[in-house]
Amino acid sequence: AAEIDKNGTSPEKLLAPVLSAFWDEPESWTLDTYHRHDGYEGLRKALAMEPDDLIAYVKDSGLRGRGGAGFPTGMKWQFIPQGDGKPHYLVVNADESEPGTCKDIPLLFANPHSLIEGIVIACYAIRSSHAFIYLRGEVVPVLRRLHEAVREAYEAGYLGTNVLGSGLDLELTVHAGAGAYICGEETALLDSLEGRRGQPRLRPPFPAVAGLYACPTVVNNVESIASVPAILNKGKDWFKSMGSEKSPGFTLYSLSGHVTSPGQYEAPLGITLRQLLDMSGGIREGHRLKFWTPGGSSTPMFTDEHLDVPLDYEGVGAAGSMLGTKALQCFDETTCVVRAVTRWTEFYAHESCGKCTPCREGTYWLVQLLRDIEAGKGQMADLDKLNDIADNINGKSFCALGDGAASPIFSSLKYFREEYEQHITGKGCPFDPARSTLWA
Ligand code: L3W
Ligand code: SF4
Repeated sequence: AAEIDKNGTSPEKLLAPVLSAFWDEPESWTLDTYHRHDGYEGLRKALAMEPDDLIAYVKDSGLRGRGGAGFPTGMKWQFIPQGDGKPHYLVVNADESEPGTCKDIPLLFANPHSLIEGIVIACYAIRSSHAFIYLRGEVVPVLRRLHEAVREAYEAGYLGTNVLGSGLDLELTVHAGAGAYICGEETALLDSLEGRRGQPRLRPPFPAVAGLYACPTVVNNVESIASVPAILNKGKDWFKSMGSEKSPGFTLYSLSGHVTSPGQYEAPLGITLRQLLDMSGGIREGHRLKFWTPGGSSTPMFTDEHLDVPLDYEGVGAAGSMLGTKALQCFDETTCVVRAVTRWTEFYAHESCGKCTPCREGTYWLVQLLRDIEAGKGQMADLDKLNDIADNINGKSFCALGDGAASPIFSSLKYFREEYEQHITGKGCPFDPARSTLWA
């Protein structure tokens, strides 16, 4: 991890890293290391509170979900009905698959106990005695490390019966997914966890009412839950002193593409891409930024005009995109925008679960048109067709994957229509593929 805590262009916006504070230490993932960094102190403070007060505390901290939608975490916990006689579940979404997103898996690899501690706190708050981590199955080394951390936590009394003498009994199950992007959608994830093919369910009812095994369930992203121990340990006012008013706190950004130093950067919400690039070495030498995504390929792309947009939910939203997973993919002037969008759309067509017609059929036809245009076989009328198909997917699909697939089509046509036209009039890609390192 690269932490931005020094020599910043705007020091008041920066902070000492929290989630990634000791990722570089040897054996950062062990319980011993975690204990040396105040590990499980937040849990002790949480267990001294009443569960409802704990939920109110997390709600007051302003923590918002780090998985893409930014939904207030404490409010989600509050939705869980109490005294209903049903089991309650916490499910951690660790199926990180959004293109460009690479922060939950590194967090789990380097510091799994921050997640486990957050899980125990959340389960105490929502009165759950069984939690699940749904991990992206491809990352076998992370799975092994997570299993080992869970074993350590059981042995130390943070999991199991009567956690730290509090009366809380808690089982934690780690489940490896089978590599489908759609299983990151919370209800498809629940179906998959129940042993069925992962396809989204109709919402409402939301998981908070009828989730895993039709019982009240909180589904939270890894980073959201891993942020909770520090909030308890250092206080909600400390947390609120960072970031912006409606998007407080610190977060992990994944910086990738044509940058000098790709990686995970921890900084407050509300920082700008310009600041992040200034402090991390910028775009690769001799090149300039052409376009970028604020939150993975599902979020409308930005250009160099948007370098000063505050990276929080309000700032990015006002500028016409979404903060999403904070996956900042940067592309320089050597990148063919048509090729990039074709590649993303191929991904969505491949990952479409097939449940609803607009996404299943629409993503297929988008790919056909884009491939033709990229190969110099397109016609001007294809640009309106692209827009029309995307329009018939957006807001008309069963889940957010459809909207995500439409996003790069709309935004690339908005900012780079001329480049599409050049492919058509020039009967081929105006970019020399040999110059593009990313799409070789
Ligand atoms: C109870 C209500 N619960 C909403 C809950 C809901 C969910 C959360 C947010 O999509 C976005 C998507 C991707 N009662 C509720 C309620 N909830 N109303 O709040 O819900 P929602 O529908 O706003 O979003 P979502 O379906 O969770 C997430 C975008 O994130 N994304 C991709 C993410 C990919 C990853 C990854 O790879 N790790 O996270 C990127 O931008 O497009 O728009 O829990 O149940 N009345
Ligand atoms: Fe499946 Fe796509 Fe429809 Fe979502 S939008 S339910 S991924 S077909």
